[in-house]
Amino acid sequence: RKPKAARPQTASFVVVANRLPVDRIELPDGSVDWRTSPGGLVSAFEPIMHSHEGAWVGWHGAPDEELDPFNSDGMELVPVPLSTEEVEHYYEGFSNATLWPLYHDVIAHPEFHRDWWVAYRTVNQRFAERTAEVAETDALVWVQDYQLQLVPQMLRQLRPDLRIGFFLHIPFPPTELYQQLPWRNQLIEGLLGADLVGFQLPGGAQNFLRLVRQRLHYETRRDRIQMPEGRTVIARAYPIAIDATGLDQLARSPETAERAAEIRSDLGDPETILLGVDRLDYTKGLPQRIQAFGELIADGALDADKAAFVQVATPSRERVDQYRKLRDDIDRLVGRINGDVGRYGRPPITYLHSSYPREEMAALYRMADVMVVTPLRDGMNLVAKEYVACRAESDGALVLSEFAGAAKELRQAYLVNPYDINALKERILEAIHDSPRTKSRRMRIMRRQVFENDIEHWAKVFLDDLAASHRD
Ligand code: ADQ
Repeated sequence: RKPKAARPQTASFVVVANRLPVDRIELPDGSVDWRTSPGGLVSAFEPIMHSHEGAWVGWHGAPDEELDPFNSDGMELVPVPLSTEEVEHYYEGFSNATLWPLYHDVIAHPEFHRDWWVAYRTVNQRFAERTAEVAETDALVWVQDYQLQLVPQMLRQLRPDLRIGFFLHIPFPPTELYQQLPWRNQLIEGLLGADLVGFQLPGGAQNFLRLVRQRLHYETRRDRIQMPEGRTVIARAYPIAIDATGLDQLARSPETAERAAEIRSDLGDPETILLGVDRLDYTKGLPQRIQAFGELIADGALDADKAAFVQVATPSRERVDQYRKLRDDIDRLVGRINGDVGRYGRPPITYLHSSYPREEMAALYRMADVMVVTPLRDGMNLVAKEYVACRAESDGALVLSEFAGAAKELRQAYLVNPYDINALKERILEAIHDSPRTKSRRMRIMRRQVFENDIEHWAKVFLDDLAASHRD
């Protein structure tokens, strides 16, 4: 019999997320080690983690394996095990084939399966129990995202002393769509276990408040919900941000400049380089943007010798059917356009299905004259903000979908409805041909936005509000 996992050290600040912020790597001598996966959340939480002796509760990424808590980079990491079947039902199923499409305007058809729901509940309960073991008395607990919406309520039942915050990284849909969900009431009750529920946009918070009134008949006043047991829950928007200063420094470095020039030259030094960077996801509007660029070349509005499009796409959720199909669709579309309008050694679209380190991302952003971000629906979209942070010279242009949360903040982008291919083509041309002065004015305003509201500020505002939320 396997011994029960060792008791972790307790912490006064606990982050709970589906994944731990580390990836397992194999060293040359065959031993394994953990490397912190770079990301905005980790860098935002790092100072708080250290000053509060913080712990992070999450799955470590491999199924059917129980690991003891371990320390990495000064963070106490508390692994939650998942079985192969749970990965299928809770993660790939309920999280990514039910909730993800439902919360993104049903761009893809959400599937409802009762056994997926059972697994979601079971896994959320396990996360709540593990967190209850780790959190000190009166600790602050911050639960992340759609995979764990039942955790706030489950955790409150186990540990009423805790202050519980929840942040949803994806959109919260209009009530008309949300009502399709067979387990709609349970999920709302799950979230209401928190003291503070954060959304990317005010619209998401309003959708949630409306749903609480409609379905549960609880009273709300502005952003406060009066719970029957006397507690108050706050639902409010906290648009997520990036580590702008860190990225700016990286983008300015001579190494990045050199690498950017090298990529440009590898592409044949075209006059204009357009760039797309995404997780390969059907919400990101890749086909629309590739189609628009292909038509601009075919129409003769852009010259294939002068303009190049680079699309890098991180592999994502490859075991979910809709993602496999998307990958095939993109392969076919890129192949067709390059086949139709390409020349020897000069495919108009360079498509890379791969993930890159931060340094390479900074070089890509620095290299690109026009960044094309066209999601059909997106909670925020960090790529748009990252591009802006990397434009130290205040040049370049951002074409941005109206349906990304970021469009509410980056008003100076070339905003577009990505379903409207003609409009998208026009916006891309405008972004290419506008005067340097116009572009620079737009970029400077966006840079101010991105630098004034960085990720550290974001985390601080949320945690201050959580600490101040009253519980009786
Ligand atoms: P995502 O849907 O993953 O995030 P996004 O916000 O754009 O979308 O973040 C993607 C991140 O992955 C960026 O930091 C980007 O640099 C990185 N990335 C993308 N392609 C890459 C590649 N090929 N190689 C390396 N890195 C790559 C979810 C929500 C968003 C919300 C964020 C944060 O869907 O709406 O903005 O969470 O809350």
